[in-house]
Amino acid sequence: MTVVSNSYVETSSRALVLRDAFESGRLVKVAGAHDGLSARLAMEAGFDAVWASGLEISAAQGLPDVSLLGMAEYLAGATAMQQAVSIPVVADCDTGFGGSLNAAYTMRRYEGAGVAGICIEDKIFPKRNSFLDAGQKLLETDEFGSKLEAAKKAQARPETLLIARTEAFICGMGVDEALRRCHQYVDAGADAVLVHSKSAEAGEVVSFMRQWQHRAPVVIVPTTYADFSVQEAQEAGISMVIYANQGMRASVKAVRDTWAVVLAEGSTASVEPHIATVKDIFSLSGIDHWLGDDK
Ligand code: SPV
Ligand code: MG
Repeated sequence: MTVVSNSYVETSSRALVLRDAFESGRLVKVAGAHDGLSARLAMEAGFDAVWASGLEISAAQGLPDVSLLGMAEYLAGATAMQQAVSIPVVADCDTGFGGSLNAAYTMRRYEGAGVAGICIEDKIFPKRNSFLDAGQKLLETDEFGSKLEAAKKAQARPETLLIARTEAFICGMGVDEALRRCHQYVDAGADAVLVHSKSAEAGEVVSFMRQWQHRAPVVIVPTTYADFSVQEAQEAGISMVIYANQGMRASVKAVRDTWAVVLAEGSTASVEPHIATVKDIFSLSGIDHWLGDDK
């Protein structure tokens, strides 16, 4: 696998890969990441795209996902991922980092970095992660619609995707409100909708899908309803499934377990067979591209 891509050349075609998949009904499988290395691991595993996760980018800085980092910091993370892979990067842009002007600026900057799509959500800035019980509040639909319109107007390349995310279910609202919001977001120019749910079952998104009638592609993030398979998602008519944070959670557990053994045993001998080799890290970080035969 070639791990270093010429990201500046391929930006338009990456967005088209997603649009083609949406049109052909091929489910797009996306893995969350926070830097170049985690994005490469997603590509190496065979995912179709990378989700530049706000939760992961924040956590990687040792910070909670509560709008502490600014747009430039999230953009730096997404840019590193974009440059590290040749598959599309879909950027989690929270609320668009403010009002309509910020949403427009977000689109301009992320498009400039070459991402295939941005996703903005209908929570109020400053936002809190959807899984925090922190009195989540939503913007009025018209106000969020104006943000989407502003982002769309700022878009330079027609193929870039604007994904509108509703947190209606996260806020305890029902399927009617989720549908009402998503219809208005598509009217405002969204190319796809992300319907988030923190339910332990897929029931909310499935009942949304029954009534949505394929008006625009639907994206889901099955973190809490983990047993909802890609086959079931495909059957429900869902277009994109994002495994937003499982990669980081896997790393945390592996690192924690490894360090515990090292301290308990006083050497790294017994963990060596279970951890990646230094050669593997060289390879994942593109040594062949940078040094070629010189290495
Ligand atoms: C993220 O990965 O930052 C997301 C998904 O937005 S969630 O954490 O489920 O809100
Ligand atoms: Mg997020």
